[in-house]
Amino acid sequence: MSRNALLVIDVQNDFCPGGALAVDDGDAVVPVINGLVGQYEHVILTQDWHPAGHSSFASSHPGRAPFEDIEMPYGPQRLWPDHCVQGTTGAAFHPDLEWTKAELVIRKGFRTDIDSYSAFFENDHETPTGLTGYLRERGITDLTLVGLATDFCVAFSALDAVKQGFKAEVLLEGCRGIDIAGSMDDMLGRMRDTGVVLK
Ligand code: VGL
Ligand code: ZN
Repeated sequence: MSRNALLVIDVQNDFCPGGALAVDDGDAVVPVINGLVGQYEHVILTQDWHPAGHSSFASSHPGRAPFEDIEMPYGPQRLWPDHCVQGTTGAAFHPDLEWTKAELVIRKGFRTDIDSYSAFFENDHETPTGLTGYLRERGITDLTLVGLATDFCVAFSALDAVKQGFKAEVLLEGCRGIDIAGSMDDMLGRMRDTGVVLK
């Protein structure tokens, strides 16, 4: 059995052109990822999955605008436009994404009071999603990450993967970023410093 898995982060309509939190050129990752799926025995997807009125939505904080920062009990939190609301088309995977082979879909961000960028931990960096246990039980040790957005959910997932003792590589051709306030350079640097292999 292969010890490698392809971890596909948040390739959902709301992060693609026309979506509520569109990443520039976000849909360009779809053909790249579809080309990779056949090369991995294990494919795991994440899906950003917020209840309406989620605390990461600017609309939940009167007087606040998207992309501002607020202080939450667990630390600073960036505010976003409403996106990836559970059950909506915006939360669905991009229609061309080859997802049928996926063995697991990890949904995250489903608790109203806390956001979750990483596939492993929510933004308090201590509430687990269960992914570590799943990978350990299945003997998966090496992860290749692709998806959206490079500087948020992909980066935090890759950093946590290394912290949890997995080997992590990010294939940048299969990723696109949001890049606000230098977040792209910042997170690429943090990934490099932590031992994430950037390809
Ligand atoms: C993401 C912002 C808010 C992501 C999710 O998938 O990178 N970014 N929710
Ligand atoms: Zn989100």
